[in-house]
Order: sequence, then C-alpha cells, then structure tokens
Amino acid sequence: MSQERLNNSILENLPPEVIKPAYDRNEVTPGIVHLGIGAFHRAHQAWYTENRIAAGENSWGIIGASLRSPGVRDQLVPQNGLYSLVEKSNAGTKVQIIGAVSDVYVAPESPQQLLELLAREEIRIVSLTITEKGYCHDPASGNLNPQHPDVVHDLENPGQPKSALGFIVGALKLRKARGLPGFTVLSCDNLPSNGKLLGRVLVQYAQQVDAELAAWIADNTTTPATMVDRIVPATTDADRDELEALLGCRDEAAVMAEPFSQWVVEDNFLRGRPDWDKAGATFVDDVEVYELIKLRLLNGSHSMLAYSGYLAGFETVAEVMAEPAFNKLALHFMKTEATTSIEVPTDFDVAAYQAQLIERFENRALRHRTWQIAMDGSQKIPQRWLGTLRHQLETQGPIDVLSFALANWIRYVSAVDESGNAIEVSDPLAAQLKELHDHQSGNPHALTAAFLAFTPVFGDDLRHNERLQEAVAEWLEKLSENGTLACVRERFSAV
Ligand code: NAI
Ligand code: CS2
Repeated sequence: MSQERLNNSILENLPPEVIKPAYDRNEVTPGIVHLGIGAFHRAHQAWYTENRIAAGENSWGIIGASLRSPGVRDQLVPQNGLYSLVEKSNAGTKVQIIGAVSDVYVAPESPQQLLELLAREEIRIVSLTITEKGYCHDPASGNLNPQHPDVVHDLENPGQPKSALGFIVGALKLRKARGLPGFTVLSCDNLPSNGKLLGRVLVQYAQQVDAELAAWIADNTTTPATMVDRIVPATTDADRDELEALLGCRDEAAVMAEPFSQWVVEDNFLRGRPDWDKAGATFVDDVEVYELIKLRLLNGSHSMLAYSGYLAGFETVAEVMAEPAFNKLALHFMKTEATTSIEVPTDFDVAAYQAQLIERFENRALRHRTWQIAMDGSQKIPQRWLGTLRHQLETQGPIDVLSFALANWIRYVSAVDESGNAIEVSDPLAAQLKELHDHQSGNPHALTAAFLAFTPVFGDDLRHNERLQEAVAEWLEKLSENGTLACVRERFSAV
C-alpha cells in the first residue's frame, strides 16, 4: 500500500540528506509558462529556475501546461506541484525536491483557460519542450508544414488550439488586442537553430491568421536559441518504488537524471529573465556551434546506438555500452564521422568531450531505454545524421558508421526485430515508413533507393548519391544475413 504522497505539509519530515526548497513558496509569483511539462523540463530548466527562486528571484515561478494528456497534472497537482529530481550515477544517488512549479494546466480540457494564462501580463517567458515533432514543421526544410493536421485544425478553430503554435499565436493576438506587451518564446528542444526555427514557424503560422498580427509578433517577441543537455530517461514505477523507500512518502512525479547538465542560451529576452547563469547556465550571443557539437556527437551517437542496440537485443544504453564492440563503435563514430563535420573552436577540447560522452552513456544507474531514444526517428535523423552525412559525401570522408546506422533505422521501422517479434515503432510517420519498407523488403538496393527518395526526411539531394546508395545497401545485406550484434563485433571490435 503506497504511503502518503509528497506535499507541502510533510516536507520537513523528509530525510535530512534530501535537499528541500529553501524559500517560502507562497511568496513566489508566476513569470514562466512551460508548454510540454514532461520529464526533461522538470530535470533541467525547472532545476536552474529553482536555484534562482531560492536566491530570491521569486517572480519567476513556473506554471506548466500539457498540450496532450492529464498524466503529469495528475502526478503534480495532488503534491502541490512538488517533485523529486533524482540524480543517479555509478557513484550514487542525490535527491532534491523542486518547488518552482506551482500548477499544471491540461490544454485539451480547457484550451481557453490556457490562452488566458498565456495572455496574463506577468508572463514574460513561454518555454517549450514539446519534442521535435511539436513544431508542425517539415524537418527537411525547416518551414511550417501547412498541411500538418494540427495547423489545419487550429486555423479553423482558433479558440480551441491543439498545437503550441496555435496557443502561442492565439495568446499573442489577445495581448495585442489588450495593449499588452509580448513575451519571449524559448525552445528547449533538440532542434538545430531551434530559436530561428520557432521564430520562423510562428510568423509563418500567424501570416495565415492575419498579416498585421504576424508583423506585430515579429516585433514583439524574441525566440532565443538554446543548446540543452542532460540525459533524462522516462521515470518507471520501479524508480518510484525505490524512491518511496528512500523518502518515506510516494512521489508520482519524480524525474531521474544524470548529474551532468549543460544549458547554453542566446541572451535575447524581451522582458528580462532569471539569472540562470548563476545556476550554471551559459549566456552567449551565438549558440550555433554548441548545438552542432551536441546534436551531431551526443544525439547522433544516441540514435545510432538506439536502433542498432535495440536490434542487437539491448534494452538500455548502458547495456549497449557494456558490449566492448559497441563501446568502441560509439567513440569511432564520434572521431571519424561526427566531429569531422564541425569546425570545432580551437579552445574546445573535443577529445575530452568525446570521452565524457562515453562515460555518460556508460551510466548503469540510469535505465535509458534504446526504445525511448528510437522514438520519432523521422524528426530526429535530419539534424543528428544528415548534416554529418552531407559533409562526408562532399569531402569524400568516411560514411561507414552513418550508412550502418541508416541501414539499422530502415530495419527498425519495418516494426519487426531480428527474432521476428513486433517492434512498437513510435513515430508520426511510422505507417508510411513501414509501407515503404514492406514494399521493397528483401531487395537491399531497391529498399535503400526508396528510403533515400523519402523527401520528408532526406530532402531531394541524397537519393542521387551512388556511394551512399551502395554503402547502405551493402549494410542491409550483411545485417539481414548475420544480425546486428555479429556485424558490430566483426566490423568494429578492432577500431
Ligand atoms: P516526455 O515524454 O517526458 O515529455 C514530452 C512532452 O511533450 C509531454 O508534455 C507531451 O505532452 C509533449 N508533447 C509530445 N508531443 C507533442 C506535440 N506534438 N505537441 C505538443 N506537445 C507535445 O519527454 P522529455 O523527456 O520531457 O523530452 C521532451 C523533449 O525534450 C525531447 O523531445 C527533446 O527535444 C528535449 N530533450 C530531452 C532530453 C532527455 O534526455 N529526455 C534531453 C535534452 C532535450
Ligand atoms: C535522446 C535525448 O531521446 C533522445 O532522443 O537522444 O533525449 C538525449 O538524452 C538528450 O538530448 C541529452 O541531452
């Protein structure tokens, strides 16, 4: 029988080693609305903000909103918004109770209520972690996808939006009409030039509503770029049970994270911001190179290890990394393909960064499932692999690992693993990708050609590249004959 839920009244009874909010939560007023209050926001941006509120910046309280499901609201609201951030590493566990979130709205239950919240003057920052697919854009071009079902719905039903774009533009329209200032919209998702992308799709969406509003939004909002980094797996019931034993109460909203955290933010805020730099964040003028390094090295390796690791039968990243050939493969990929595609600043120690990534992936205390990282490949692959690939093709650089990775992704979206078991492929384009696979399965060359011609992911250029075509088809042949684990051991044990 679960014990009492975490809440304000039992904070003082928690074990002394648990870090608790060292401020009066009643003194905190909202300044940030966060859309997509999933695990990552709670373990990253909210953690930095908690630090600033504890330092007295108490007008930056967070109100969360889910644009999809009531799950997180039902976890947090019965706990007065409190939750545990559990830092886990091979060296041990550290628990901090975060108090920065005061409430959670569920948009589908009351879209008007969320629009009104976003239109409140004191809201100066609207931050987002809505996943790569939440921006209703075309991943290959970076422009708004006007046929996206949520865009079509929201333009026809502006009072009941479903998308973040619909809510943000709807709220800005209210603010303009009421003579209120705009706000800063802060993307914290793993997208290239996420600030520019968000600014572009917001204005492209608003132009479909009203050109004057689009112009006002361009002048009365800022969309700074960010590079966000902290590995935060989905929380399991086993995690909650383990934590309950430690806390002596039940925390349904807890999040698990590695100790490492990085946040690089373009310092372009319309109406102020918390001093997140005093909590360890970095404000810069140009986030570009930080994003590139992180997306191509960390996220590029993550996705490569996710598809090949899953098909090789490994459930978590740490399990994949415990296989010596995979461990070597990860570093080999970073050194020979991902890093060579980036102009790394001379004062940046890329070898140390690569070694640290390997160590972070080896963190056995975090159960980061290969299946979770494998989600939304059609939305992730363009920024994680294709920039590197185009560079390697242009410069005659090696593409051995990227073509191996693409071949494994193609096999993964067939939705059948090497033992004939079904794979639950979670991707907005899963049905199209499976059809593409099944149409050409058994013919590696035709299969490769069909995928490279799939423009929503690959654009128009890669289909014509014979070297790439050959390399992927060759891997598809080898992998279906010998299986992923045998191929990795045979090819990468000695790199
Ligand atoms: P999560 O599954 O815990 O939360 C995802 C949130 O996005 C939920 O609130 C969900 O309702 C919302 N969402 C999903 N699809 C949406 C859509 N189409 N429109 C609007 N909202 C939508 O996932 P988590 O771990 O919070 O990750 C979210 C994003 O954060 C990632 O996609 C990535 O961009 C970024 N991120 C995650 C890291 C991690 O290790 N978990 C680390 C760095 C960045
Ligand atoms: C992961 C990222 O699920 C995924 O796609 O690659 O969430 C990764 O954990 C983070 O970007 C780390 O900062």
